Amino acid sequence: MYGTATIAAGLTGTTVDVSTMDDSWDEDTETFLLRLSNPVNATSGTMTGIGTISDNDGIPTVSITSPTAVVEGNPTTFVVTLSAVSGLPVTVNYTSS
Ligand SMILES: [Ca+2]
Ligand SMILES: [Ca+2]
Repeated sequence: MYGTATIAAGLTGTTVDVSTMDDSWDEDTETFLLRLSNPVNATSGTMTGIGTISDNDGIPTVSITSPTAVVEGNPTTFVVTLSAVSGLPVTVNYTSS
């Protein structure tokens, strides 16, 4: 995203809107930068702004499903599932008993 911000004569500021996407993934808080460059009729002050995006999705639930019976001597596979996709890697320990 890029553009030119114009502060009209007689004013001291303007705004730059940056849209963010509402996804359905559980995520950490994200940050991004908006940098100013090449001012005309002004000198450079603080030229980098930091945008912060807070996640609004809940943490998913991890579950295990029980496989159908297999004849002894054959492998069996358990499936581990999440209730929703996540933007973060999910790990869970397992142990047999
Ligand atoms: Ca969301
Ligand atoms: Ca999210």
